[in-house]
Amino acid sequence: MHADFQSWVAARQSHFEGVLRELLPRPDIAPQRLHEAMRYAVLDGGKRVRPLLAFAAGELAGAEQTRVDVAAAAVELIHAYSLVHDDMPCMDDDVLRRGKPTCHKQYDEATALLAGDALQTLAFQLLAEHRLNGDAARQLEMVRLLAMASGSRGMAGGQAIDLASVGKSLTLPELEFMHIHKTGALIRAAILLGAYCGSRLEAAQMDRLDHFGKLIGLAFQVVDDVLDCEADTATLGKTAGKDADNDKPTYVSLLGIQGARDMAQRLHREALESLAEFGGAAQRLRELADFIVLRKF
Ligand code: GRG
Repeated sequence: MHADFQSWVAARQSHFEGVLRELLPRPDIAPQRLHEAMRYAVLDGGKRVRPLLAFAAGELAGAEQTRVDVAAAAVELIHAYSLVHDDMPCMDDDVLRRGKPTCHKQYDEATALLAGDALQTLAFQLLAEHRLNGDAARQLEMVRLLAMASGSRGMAGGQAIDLASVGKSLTLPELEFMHIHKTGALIRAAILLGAYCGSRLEAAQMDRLDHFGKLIGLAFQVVDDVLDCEADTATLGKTAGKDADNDKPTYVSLLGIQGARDMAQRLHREALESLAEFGGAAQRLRELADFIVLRKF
């Protein structure tokens, strides 16, 4: 990682931690245990890839930082809720997340369920109560975009397909369809929401950003599958080897490790091509694409 990019990431991550601390309900306000669990699930952990993508897209569109902070927080709250629910016994049944006990292990299942629910609704509350765009209709479009990305035709739908595919063999297009929804939709939304906070881009430019998001979201998942096989639990901060243990179809089970790596490289290349027209303004997005594909955790 280039030193300038590294320090940008570190500065954004630390700034964003403060933003989240402020936006989450205080732990001393009733119901304390629920608020504590929400903060436990969100704070002090995670790579913050989606917020970083929102920041980079916001920079490209000349957005005010305070606006992108809120949009990025909304996306991260949805992501955190999805991890809390995914880790529960009715889904992936895991005990470790972000190097800590999962939310239902630290608290209890009912609290984890409610914490996830409340994080999800808080995300939409934030989008509704902060001024994120001078044009109210465009801000409403942002709310719709996040709802679509999170719901049955986005992340939750992808998760449903994932749960139904355990023990089955999927074709490559079927696997791709699942991941474009489960992982890709929110990554795509992060980029578009960041851009929405800035000055209006042409429709064709938004399409290019969306295409970039689609490709890099898929690359993120392909790399995730490779890491699940190759990295250890301590490095990942979550249980390694879960996919094979759960008999889940993955890019590695379909293409082999080298095939999956080649696919990630191809997606990476195509993602960068879709940014060509933006020139230097998309430099942070390019660096994030590199990070997503080259990451080791
Ligand atoms: C419960 C509706 C619902 C959806 C769950 C995101 C998800 C859908 C499940 C998580 C399981 C998983 C391992 C998905 C694959 C890729 C992924 C989203 C990994 C976790 O995201 P990172 O690596 O996590 O960005 P951090 O902790 O860094 O934020």
